[in-house]
Amino acid sequence: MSAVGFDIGNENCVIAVVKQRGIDVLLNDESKRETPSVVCFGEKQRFLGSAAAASAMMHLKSTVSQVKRLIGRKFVDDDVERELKMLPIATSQGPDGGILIHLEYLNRTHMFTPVQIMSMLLAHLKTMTEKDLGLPVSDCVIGIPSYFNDLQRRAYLDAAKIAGLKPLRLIHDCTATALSYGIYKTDIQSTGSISVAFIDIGHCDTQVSIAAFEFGQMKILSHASDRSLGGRDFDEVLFNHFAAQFKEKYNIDVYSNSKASIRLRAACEKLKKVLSANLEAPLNIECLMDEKDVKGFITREEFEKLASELLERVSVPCKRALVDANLTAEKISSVELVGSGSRIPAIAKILTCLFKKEPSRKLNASECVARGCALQCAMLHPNYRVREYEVRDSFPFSVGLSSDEGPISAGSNNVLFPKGHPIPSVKVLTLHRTNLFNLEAFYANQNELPPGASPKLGCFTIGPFQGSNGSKTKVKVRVQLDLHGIVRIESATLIRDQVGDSVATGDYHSNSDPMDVDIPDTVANGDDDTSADGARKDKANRRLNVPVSENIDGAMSKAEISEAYEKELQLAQQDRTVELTKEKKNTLESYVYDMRNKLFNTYRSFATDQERDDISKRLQETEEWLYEDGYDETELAYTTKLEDLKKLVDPIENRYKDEEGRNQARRDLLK
Ligand code: ATP
Ligand code: K
Ligand code: MG
Repeated sequence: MSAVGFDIGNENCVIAVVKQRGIDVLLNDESKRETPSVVCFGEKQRFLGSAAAASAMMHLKSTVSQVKRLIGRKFVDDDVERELKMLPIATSQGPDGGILIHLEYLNRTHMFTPVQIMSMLLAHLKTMTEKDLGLPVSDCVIGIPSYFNDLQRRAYLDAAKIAGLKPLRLIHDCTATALSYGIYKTDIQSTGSISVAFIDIGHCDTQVSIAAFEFGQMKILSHASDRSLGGRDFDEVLFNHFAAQFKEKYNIDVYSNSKASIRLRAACEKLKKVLSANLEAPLNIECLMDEKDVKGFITREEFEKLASELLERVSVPCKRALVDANLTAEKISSVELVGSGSRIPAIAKILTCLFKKEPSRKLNASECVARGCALQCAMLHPNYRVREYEVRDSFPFSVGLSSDEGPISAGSNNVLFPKGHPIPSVKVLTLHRTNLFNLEAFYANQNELPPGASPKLGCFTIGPFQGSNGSKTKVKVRVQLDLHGIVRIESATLIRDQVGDSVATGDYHSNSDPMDVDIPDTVANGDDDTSADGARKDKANRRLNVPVSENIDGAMSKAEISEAYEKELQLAQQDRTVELTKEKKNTLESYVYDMRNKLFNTYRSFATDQERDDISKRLQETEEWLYEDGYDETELAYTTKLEDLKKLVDPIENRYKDEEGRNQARRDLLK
C-alpha cells in the first residue's frame, strides 16, 4: 500500500509519493522530476513519457501530446476543432460523438480515443511508481482542472481504470496546491483565518482559487479559470511573430510545413524561457525549410508588447475569484504563484498591481499539485495516519435537476447544488411517482460554461417499481455530488407509508416536490435516518431499494472499459516483448565482442589453436548475421544464437575458472 499523487499536465506529469519521512517526487529514467505528457507510436512499439518526447521528431505523425485537452470532449466542439488543428494527426468523430485519433502502428491504422491515450500515460506513470516503490500501486489521487465538466471527470476515472489505477479522489489542482500549503502552515492561530490566492498557470490554462486557512482546516472560497490561457499561448505569439518575419526575410511559409511549424514552435518555447531570465534572446534554426537556416532576435520588452493582450487576460480570472469569494484584493494576505507557465516575469508584475503585493513563490511551482495529491491520498487512505486536517473544497458549477414532470425545485432558482457548494454533498429528494421515471441533471447557469457548451450533464432512470394499486408512492432519491465532483444518483428507495397511500394520492405537482433533507459535507453512505435502532429496523421493512441506471452521453460502458483494459494489457505486452528482444540482441552483441577479446587475452592459454579458430569463425559469422539477416529477429532467435556460442566457449571458460579456483585455494593456504 502506498499513497500516490499524480499531476497530469498538458506538458509535464509529476508523481509524488508519501514516504516515511515526508513526500518524495519520483525521478524518471532520465533522472528528471517532470515527465513529458507524450505518447508516441513507433514502428513496433509505443514510447511513453520521456522516451516518447525523445522520439517525437522522428514520428511526427504518430506522436500525441496535450491529450488532456481532448479527453471527455465532443468532436464537433468549437475549441476542440482548434485543438485538433494543432495535432498533425488524422482524427474523426466516434460513434458516441467523441474523438478518434488515427495512428499508424504495427502496419495498420489503429484508432484510439483520448481516454485510451490518457490511460497509456497513466499506465506508464503507474509502472514508474511501481518500479520505484517495488510494490504494486493502484490507490492514488489525481489532480484535475476545476473547470472540468462531469464528462471530463468521468473520462479521467475511466482512463485510470483502464490503466489499473483506483483514484480515491480527483482533486482540483489548486485545492491540492492549497493543501500542500496549508498542512505545513502551523503559524495560523486557533482564532484567526487568512485568505490566500493560488494562481496556477500551466501550459494550456490558468486556474485561480482563493482559500481560507484556519487552524486545522482549509476551505476553498472560490475557483475561477481561463481554460485557454497558458504557456503555449505565449509560444504562439512568438511563433506568429517569427513566421511573419521569416516569410519576409527568407520567403518561406512555415505554416505550410508541419515539420517546420513544430520545430519553430519548439524553438519559440525555448526562446520564451530564455527571455524569463534574460532581457533579450536570439533564435537560430538550421535548415528550417527549403534548406534555409533562419536567424531571429527579440528583446523581452518586444515580447511583452506582443503578448500584452494575453498578459491582461491573466487578471480576469483573478478578479472573478475575488468577487466570488466576496473579498477585495486587500483582504488577501498572500498570493501564491505556481505552474511553470507563470515564470514569465511580466505575469508577476501584473499580479503585483492587481493584489497590491508581490506574489510569493514559496511553493515548488512544478511539484505542489502532485504533492497535494499525495497528501490527500494519504489522508483518505485507511493505512495512513496524517495530521487531523480538514479539506473543504467547493464546486464551481450550479447544478439543477429535472424530472419527466418538469424541474425539481430546490431553493429559489431551481438549483440543486448552487455554485460554490461543498464537495462532497448529498441531497435527498422525496418524489411521488407511480412507476419508472427519469431524472435529468443539467448545468443551471450557462454563464459558468464556455460559450456554446451544452448544459446537459446526465440522465438517470429510477425504476421499475410498482406503487400499490397503481397509485403514487413516495420515492426517496439521494442525489450525490461525489468526492470527484461527479453528479450521481446514489440510491432510490420506495417508502410505503403505514397509513396506506393517502399521501401519494394527494395532488402533487412535480415542481412542488418537497426537498427533504440537505446533508452537505458528508461522504454519503447508507442511511440518513438518525432514529433509534428499533425504529430504523421497523422503517427498513417498509423500504425497498429501487434500481437506478445512469445514461451519460459520451461516457464508456462497463463492457467498453474492460475491452479497453484488455487492449491496454496487450499493447503493454507488445512493448515489453519489443524491449526484451532489444535487450537479448544487445546481450548477444556484447557477448560476441567480449569473447573475441577474451579469446586472445584471458582465455588464450586455455584453448587449443583449433578451438580458437573455430570459435573465432563462429563469432565472426554471428556478428555478420547481426548486421544482416539477424538485424530484426525474434527474442528466441537471439537467445538460440547466444546458447550456440556458449556451447563452444563454455568448456574453455570452465578450464579458466577451474584454474582460477586452484590458484585461489593456493593463495588461501599461504595466508
Ligand atoms: P497544464 O497545467 O496546462 O495541464 P502543465 O502542468 O504541464 O500544463 P506546467 O508544467 O505547469 O504545465 O507549465 C508548462 C509551461 O511552462 C510551458 O508552456 C512552458 O513553456 C512554460 N515554462 C517553463 N519554464 C518556463 C520559464 N522559465 N519561463 C517561461 N515559461 C516557462
Ligand atoms: K505539471
Ligand atoms: Mg498544471
